[in-house]
Amino acid sequence: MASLTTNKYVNSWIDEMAAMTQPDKIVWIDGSDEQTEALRAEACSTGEIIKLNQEILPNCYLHRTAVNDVARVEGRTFICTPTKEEAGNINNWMDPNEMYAKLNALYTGSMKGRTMYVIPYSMGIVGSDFAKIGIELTDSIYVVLNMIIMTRVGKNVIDALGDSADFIKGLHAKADLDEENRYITHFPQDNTIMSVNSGYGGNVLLGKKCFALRIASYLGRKEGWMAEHMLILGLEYPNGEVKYITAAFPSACGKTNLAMLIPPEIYRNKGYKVWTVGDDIAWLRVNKEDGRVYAVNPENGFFGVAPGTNLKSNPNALYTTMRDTIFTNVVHNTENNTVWWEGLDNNPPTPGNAIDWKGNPWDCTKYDKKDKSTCGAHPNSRFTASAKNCPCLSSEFDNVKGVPVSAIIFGGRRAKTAPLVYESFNWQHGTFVGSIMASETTAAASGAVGVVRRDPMAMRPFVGYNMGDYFKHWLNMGKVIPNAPKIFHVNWFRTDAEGHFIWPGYGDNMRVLLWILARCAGEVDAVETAIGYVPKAEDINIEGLEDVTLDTIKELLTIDVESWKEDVANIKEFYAQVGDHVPAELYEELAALEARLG
Ligand code: GTP
Ligand code: SPV
Ligand code: MN
Repeated sequence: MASLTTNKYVNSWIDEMAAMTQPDKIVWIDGSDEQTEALRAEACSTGEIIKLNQEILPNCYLHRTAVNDVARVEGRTFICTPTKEEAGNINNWMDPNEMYAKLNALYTGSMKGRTMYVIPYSMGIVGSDFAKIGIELTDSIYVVLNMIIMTRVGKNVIDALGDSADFIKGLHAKADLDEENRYITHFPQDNTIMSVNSGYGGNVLLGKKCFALRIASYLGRKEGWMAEHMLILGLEYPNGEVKYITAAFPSACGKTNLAMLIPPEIYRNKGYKVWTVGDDIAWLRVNKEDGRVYAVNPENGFFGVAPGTNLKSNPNALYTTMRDTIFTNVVHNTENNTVWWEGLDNNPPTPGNAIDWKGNPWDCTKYDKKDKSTCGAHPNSRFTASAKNCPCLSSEFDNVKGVPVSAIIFGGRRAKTAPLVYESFNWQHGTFVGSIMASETTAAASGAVGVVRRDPMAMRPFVGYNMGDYFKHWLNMGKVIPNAPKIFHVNWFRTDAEGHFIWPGYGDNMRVLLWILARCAGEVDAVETAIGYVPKAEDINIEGLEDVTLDTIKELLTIDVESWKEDVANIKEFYAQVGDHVPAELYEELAALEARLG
């Protein structure tokens, strides 16, 4: 098939990649409905995807990945900068030449008998100041169909690129899906991403974590902006005013849920609303006119966690997935040709009518919450859904300027230590708060205490360069933002002695967002503590909450000095691991925290 462009950089790179991978043919993806429909039909004919009940789930499909290929592989993800120091200690590193040689052997002839699809895509609105262009070459129709939902794909992208060399090159080959030779690699200096031997989401939809976070974070540092693992939401007040918040939580810690929040009844009745701008990635820039930070969501869809999504927890997400969606690794209900996952409802498909995520008959009566192997849907099963189908999509989703950010929130899963919410003293302290973020692994089966893993800014797996330099970049950005957003930390996951979540979470998180925005507007006082400003308990509205009293809020806001001292020791170890690029300012903040704890 003829190239869609005369761009010599694009064409010579494709020629080079095709010479290596040796596909039978090359097909350009133009974004047209006819082509997309033909690809769906082809993937259905080979069993790569299954067409679901078109009356109940119009335009929806099911896909199952290989059993050994169900999540991102951090251990096999590499940042290949010329020196190890540039990648830092938190990333896996390999010398670029060594990695290229290794990959060359794996890619050579890998597309024989297959088609290479060329996907021109834009992260961000095509042609806008924020946007960046990528081209992904892949031998997977599943990847093509997902990219068409998750990014802006088509001929207009390649036209916008013109004859420029300013695009991110991405090569993906399924090869043999061999775990031992699976590599997700980034060459920031070459604007290049190479992924081989996987067919799973974050490893192969190269616009997402690989480009919009790892490569983009590297570019952002060079060009003076930020790429972050953040949701973006707009909170509308009864008078129609909308304020925007971004929030960074680690993977599967509640970004999609918060971004699509439905306010509690008492607020809904008054006219409060929440609008979704993004659920996973934010690109942030300083606006020269008003000196504020503006955020855009570079994606065009949601690659969301399916299990636990239901009409109560996240109705907006559920509605979004009712059309034009690709489900990956969920249960297939063969009785009515629909899908199911744990936590959708209490009516799993009955034995004889259910195929599990591995493609085997599934018996829901054998399901045991404590034994993951009895799940019908994989715990990391996902939906790929179009932003356009989200009932609460913000009217600013397509605003090329982005939305002005009033508050930045960090958060993780902490059974103890972190209070429900606290505010940093200033940008430098807020950067420190982000840098010490942590999330607990819940070892429920053995009853062991959760293991704290440091996940700075929820970016541990996604910073495309040295983590210490990333901290420095945060500090530097603070110096060039005249009207910086305030920085907060939240924790929805504090537990009682029996391990139950104390805070109801989900829609009720709105109550905390309102305190945060009141602080930004200077409308409410706070209590100064060793770790930052904490709300007065009575300033968190508990009207309409059943099991939450003023004492519950007090408990959620307590700061246990002993566990914070333990945390300080752990932070020191983590900073030492990040190494000598950790900025002196953060060590000063750490010392100051230690002193305040006494
Ligand atoms: P990625 O897409 O992996 O980056 O994740 P995410 O941050 O978007 O996570 P998501 O919103 O899908 O949340 C995943 C898990 O967190 C689910 O099991 C939810 O049920 C749970 N969760 C989300 N919000 C809350 C909350 O407020 N309280 C509690 N207790 N659990 C929550
Ligand atoms: C995450 O793991 O943070 C995700 C899913 O958002 S993936 O795209 O697979 O990285
Ligand atoms: Mn994510």
